[in-house]
Amino acid sequence: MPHYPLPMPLEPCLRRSRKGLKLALLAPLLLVLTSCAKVSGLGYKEGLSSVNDTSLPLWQGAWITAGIVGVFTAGLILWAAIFHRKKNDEFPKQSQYHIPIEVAYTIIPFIIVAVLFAYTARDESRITNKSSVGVMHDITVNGIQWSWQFTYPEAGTGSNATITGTPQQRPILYIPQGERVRFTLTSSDVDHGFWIPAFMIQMQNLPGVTNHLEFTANKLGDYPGRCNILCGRDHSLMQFTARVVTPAQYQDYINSLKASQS
Ligand SMILES: [Cu+2]
Repeated sequence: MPHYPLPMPLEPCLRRSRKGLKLALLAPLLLVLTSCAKVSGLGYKEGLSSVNDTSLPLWQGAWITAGIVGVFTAGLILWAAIFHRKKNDEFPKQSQYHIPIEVAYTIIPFIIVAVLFAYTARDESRITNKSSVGVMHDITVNGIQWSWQFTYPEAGTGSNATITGTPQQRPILYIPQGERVRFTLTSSDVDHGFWIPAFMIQMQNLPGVTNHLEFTANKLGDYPGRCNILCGRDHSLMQFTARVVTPAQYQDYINSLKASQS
């Protein structure tokens, strides 16, 4: 088969485009690296709860890692696609049994997964760590098909200490600002997931199992809460509002529950 060399004027043009391509590949990488110091919350806010402080750097770090790997991989694909196109009918050099390359692409993903795992395990144990000191309030969160029951033991042992929501009447979970709360998570029927996205917390409510989670909500306001385990027909309606109030307002709420005792 005839071989058609590139026309001469194309050579300098290709050299220039190589330079341009290198710059184009490096630019996003540099952008990611240089923006580390002021990287956004990527959908989450800093300081809303004691958990955000631990989870946010993990969340950002995972995205930065994914960004670097993604840019590097895209660069390799483009490099192969642009500079190693078929030039003639010669059968290309085969390298399918190149042991160092095969070892490298087995070990590199393993290292990436090991690093992500190590940071995740470290932060998860920090988040689920139950300190016997500093807990000022207890609240029990029970999952039911398809809503939530919030029990405030400070309001006594009567039924008035429990608020039961319905899919139509979403319950409100009162949380005192700046005071550590120990949540006890249970379920009356099937698996549910107690989830307040803004606080970067989620933990499962499992029948027959009692889970605990402690955190401090730091900023006043209403935050949407949801169930994040598919638990049946009206799973999507299993919503609640996490309302962070001042400690005085929280005490007023507890008092109102006590007063409602019949
Ligand atoms: Cu559920």
